Amino acid sequence: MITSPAILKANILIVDDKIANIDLLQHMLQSAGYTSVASTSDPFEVCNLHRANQYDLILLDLQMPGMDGFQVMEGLKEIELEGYLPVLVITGQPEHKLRALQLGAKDVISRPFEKFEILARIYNMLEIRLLNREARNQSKTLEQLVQDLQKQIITDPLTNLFNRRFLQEYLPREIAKARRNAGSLAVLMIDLDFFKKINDIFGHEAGDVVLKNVATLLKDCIRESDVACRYGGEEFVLVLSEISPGGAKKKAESIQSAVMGLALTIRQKPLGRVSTSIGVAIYPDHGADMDLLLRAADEALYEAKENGRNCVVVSEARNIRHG
Ligand code: GH3
Ligand code: MG
Ligand code: MG
Repeated sequence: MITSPAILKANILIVDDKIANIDLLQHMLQSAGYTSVASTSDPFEVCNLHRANQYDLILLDLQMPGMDGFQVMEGLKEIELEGYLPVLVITGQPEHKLRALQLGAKDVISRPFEKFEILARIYNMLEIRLLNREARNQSKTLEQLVQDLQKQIITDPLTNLFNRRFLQEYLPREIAKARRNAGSLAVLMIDLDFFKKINDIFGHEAGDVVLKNVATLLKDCIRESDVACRYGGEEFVLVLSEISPGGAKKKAESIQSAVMGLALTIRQKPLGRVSTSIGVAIYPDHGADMDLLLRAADEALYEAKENGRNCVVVSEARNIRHG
């Protein structure tokens, strides 16, 4: 809702080559309570003034030497990108009314005018102008909010990686793409070993530090076109596109060494080395859809845990490498 005080604070410009006309309008507006009324008798100045001050309303004379009101409106159209001209034309030549309206003026008043009529028209025009601006601002805020929410829905708040919900949308799409291109992709399921101990010994906060650092490392280890997700508590899933089984295994092993290389501390106390167990599954070799592929990676991970942890197991091939 636009309140009367807001309307009275609106930014108004009077444009007229005759100072007497300006004085009359200015006095009338000020007496009615308007507090921000500027004026110019130079039509060439109007566009620059509007660019600088973003008027809510321009009261525009038509007949002026050098540049008439129609030309001023053409210039204003180039500034007002949404094409809305906040212009009320005041003219002594009623025959120009239609042309002024067709050029985009929101209202036209003939001289001599009736004071209370022009004040009412000005008030109404300003109300629409301010409502319009408020609606535009609200829709911008709403758009931003929707964007933020869309991001939040697919993001893990602790690590800023994608979350499981995103994976469930993304992985089937990537599999379909790989199928179309007769390509391949790898799913790496990465679980931190004995992570619970870190929480137990150093506290939950230390556990969070480890998760955040591992997440950053994972993101840095993969190509920009690949995706890293936090799948569950201390479990991550990487989706690596267009990669051979050999390449995926190598990547898993290099991630394992990189995580092991992290020297993390909390309040200057070293947290000790973190080892990982990684299960690798390849599309199409180990699963034709998301569920089968994730299950294959999970089984490979389980086997890595069974084999004493700190190792990579590739589904089916079961090539075990102890770190
Ligand atoms: P394993 O080698 O078999 O994987 O043992 P583990 O201790 O890593 O696995 P387990 O599943 O027994 O424990 C996982 C722990 O991860 C338990 C849970 O409290 C902790 N955890 C899950 N989410 C978070 C989190 O957001 N922050 C912290 N600090 N800990 C978490
Ligand atoms: Mg674990
Ligand atoms: Mg786990």
